[in-house]
Amino acid sequence: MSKEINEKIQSIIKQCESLSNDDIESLPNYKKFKIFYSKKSHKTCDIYLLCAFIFGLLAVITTSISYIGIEHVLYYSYDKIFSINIYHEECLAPKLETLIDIFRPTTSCDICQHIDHIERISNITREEFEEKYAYTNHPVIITDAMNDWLALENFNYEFFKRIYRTNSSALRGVEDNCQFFPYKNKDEFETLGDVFNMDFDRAHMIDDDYKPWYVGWSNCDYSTAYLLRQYYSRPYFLPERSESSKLDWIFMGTPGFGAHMHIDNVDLPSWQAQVRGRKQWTLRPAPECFHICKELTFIVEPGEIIILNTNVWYHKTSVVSEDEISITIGSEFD
Ligand SMILES: *[C@@H]1O[C@H](CO)[C@@H](O)[C@H](O)[C@H]1NC(C)=O
Ligand SMILES: *[C@@H]1O[C@H](CO)[C@@H](O)[C@H](O)[C@H]1NC(C)=O
Ligand SMILES: O=C(O)CCC(=O)C(=O)O
Ligand SMILES: [Fe+2]
Repeated sequence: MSKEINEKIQSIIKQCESLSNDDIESLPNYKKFKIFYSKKSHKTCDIYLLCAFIFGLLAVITTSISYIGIEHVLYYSYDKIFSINIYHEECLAPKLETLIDIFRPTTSCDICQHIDHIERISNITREEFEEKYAYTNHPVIITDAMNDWLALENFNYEFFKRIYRTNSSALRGVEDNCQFFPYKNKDEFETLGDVFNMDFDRAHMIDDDYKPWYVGWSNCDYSTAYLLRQYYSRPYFLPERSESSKLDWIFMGTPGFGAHMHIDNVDLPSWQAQVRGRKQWTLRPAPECFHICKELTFIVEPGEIIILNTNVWYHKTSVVSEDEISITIGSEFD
């Protein structure tokens, strides 16, 4: 499934890239984009820097939109920016060639140019972790940080369904204050409550032809966070002064689905613990580094923690376990 989607995206990108500027301007969605951009770049925007600022802001907004889980893949090629809708096979291609190069802060390719696979390490000291990985944008997998976690035996769909039961304050907390990403299921799951109201058979993948689902949410409810922390602990390798996480992020879903390719805008790097199931990650360097850096694809196994700065690496995921849902919990760290 993920391979299919990936191939589809690649083929749409090829098509989009082969369009001439005239073709691009005649795309049905181009007008919408053009209006959107030209409205913002008002004529009084004489000072180049002010325009720069506004467009920079727009780039951030657009990137965040792609994170919200609309099925658009935001794709920056060396001289174009596309937003690709994989379901309608269309490219929205505003001509931002010049702008994008000016306004997206360039990433130093140092972060990726010597990385050709993901390292797996264990028994690392805080000092070594801090020096080599914590703030270097160097992704890594730690294999021995969840040994004593009760989450390993306890986290499953029913566990979270009990926590987020109908009318519970935990559910209300998420629905009112926290973020919820339904990804490809946005037509059927409006809130986290809908996820826990699905058919038992579908949730537990009883039939071979169950409909896949994948969601993520942040837990910003204090007492639920406290409860969840009875089941996991702060990874031992995180720098001492790093705050115990503010927000837990949980991602859960069946094989075949995952998060689309995107980049985040959240300031800090994150850790994510693979409590159950297996998940494939694809990390893509920033476009200006395509010529010297490799795209990385690897699988995070249950019991492993991935460390990733999601603000500098484009990333996508796909659950690949045989017959089990994937459940992860994680957080940003400073
Ligand atoms: C872990 O590393 C420390 C020192 O870095 C060493 O003393 C200890 O034996 C190691 N433990 C294991 C299980 O490898
Ligand atoms: C949830 O609350 C509503 C409104 O107070 C009530 O009508 C409903 O029966 C409750 N549902 C459950 C499952 O407790
Ligand atoms: O785990 C996933 O499926 C996506 C995670 C993600 O996008 C993130 O942590 O920034
Ligand atoms: Fe992300």
